[in-house]
Amino acid sequence: MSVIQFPKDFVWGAATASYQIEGAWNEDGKGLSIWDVFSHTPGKVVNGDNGDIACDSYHRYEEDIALMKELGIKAYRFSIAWPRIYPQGSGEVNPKGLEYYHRFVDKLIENGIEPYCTLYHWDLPQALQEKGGWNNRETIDAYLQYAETMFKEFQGKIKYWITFNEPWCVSMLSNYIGAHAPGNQDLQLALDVAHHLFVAHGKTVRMFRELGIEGQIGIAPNLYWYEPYSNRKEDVEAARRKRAWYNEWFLDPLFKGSYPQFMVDWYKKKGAEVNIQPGDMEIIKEPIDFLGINYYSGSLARYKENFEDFDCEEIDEGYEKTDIGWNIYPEGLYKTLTWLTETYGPVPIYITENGACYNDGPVDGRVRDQKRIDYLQKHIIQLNRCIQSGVNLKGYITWSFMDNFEWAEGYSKRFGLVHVDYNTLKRTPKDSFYWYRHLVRTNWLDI
Ligand code: NCW
Repeated sequence: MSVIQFPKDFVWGAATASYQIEGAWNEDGKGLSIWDVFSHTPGKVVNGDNGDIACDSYHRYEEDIALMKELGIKAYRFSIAWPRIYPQGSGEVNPKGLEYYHRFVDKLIENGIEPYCTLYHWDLPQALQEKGGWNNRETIDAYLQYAETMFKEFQGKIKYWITFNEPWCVSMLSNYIGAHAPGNQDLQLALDVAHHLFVAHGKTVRMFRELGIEGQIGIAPNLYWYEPYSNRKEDVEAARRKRAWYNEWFLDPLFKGSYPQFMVDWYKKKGAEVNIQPGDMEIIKEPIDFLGINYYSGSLARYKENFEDFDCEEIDEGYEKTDIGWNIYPEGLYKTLTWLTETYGPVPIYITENGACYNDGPVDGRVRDQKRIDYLQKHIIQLNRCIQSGVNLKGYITWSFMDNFEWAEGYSKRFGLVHVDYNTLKRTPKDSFYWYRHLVRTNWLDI
């Protein structure tokens, strides 16, 4: 057995998101979000599931925080439901929404857990969607009003802010692939949505500085690693396109103030072009304090003429997969983070999500999820390689603290360290919970 020791101030945490855990979908003045509408639309979510009750964390947050304390995490990453704060997206604030998050954040702090707050984890107020959602630049102004309210309200309590979770999902998965709310299938729309998210992000960072808020602000893209199937030039280029689809498109604007030109040309061939207004790119590259990375998977890319959007097929035979069908590719985490550091410099990084879907449930009161432990261990080993390679890694926040509503997969997919029985809402810590607790307590990994 050997041991990997992590830096003294390394942050260990766990994450969730509002719509996935809170429930209370129509309580205390909350407005509808696009996910309320989407999940109530037949055929959109597996088994017709919705987030009406979810884990009922809105009412059970004290029990959840007690479990977080038992887990020993230093950081809890959660998101605010924008429609609880502004039920119509903008205009009148809902005091009950603010009160809820005050109670919740106060409880975290009382228990010695640092709140890491995501402002947008996909639950856009439906009222804004009805005016075009992220395709309408007025949504940027509404987001700024919401962000300003949150910064001022939680000043001194919340020190770590994340503007957007996974802009690739908000744009491509939700507006091009169409699997997530609002469920559009339009590449032009997806590119415009991504661009508007960036502008909202940059303006928010600028406002955060101007208001003089104490703390740090960043964004959390989901990155995915493609390795070329062979050294053939065609395969190398195919992998480069697929990586750029997920990665550079969502990083270059932030750090370089431009989109990768070869992808701009590629999209143009598909008839799509980003609508950039004067000054946008300057705003987007407003410096951030940290980058959050959500990493789960990777694959091999092989050139295939006229195949899908990028003349590229994915070769993923031979990879073990989790229960959601995603390849297990821990080295991809190392490759992603070292590539990122070489390309954009030693930007401070938190892993804001990484974790595994396995659906094990309790047997005689115990959840034996050894496969999740193996997945986490393999990825955390790669983190140490990253640190040795000069990646400026500050912390690791696992997805997820508890099983929850897995978007289009409903309750059929489980990522939690804590099992949730959706009939009784009983929480049961899994074996991975106790494994992670040991790591968090000791700051070392036994392998
Ligand atoms: S769905 C998704 N996830 C999971 C979710 O629970 C969390 O809220 C997200 O931040 C776990 O982490 C993120 N990500 C989407 C990944 C891409 C799926 C690709 C589907 C291709 C059709």
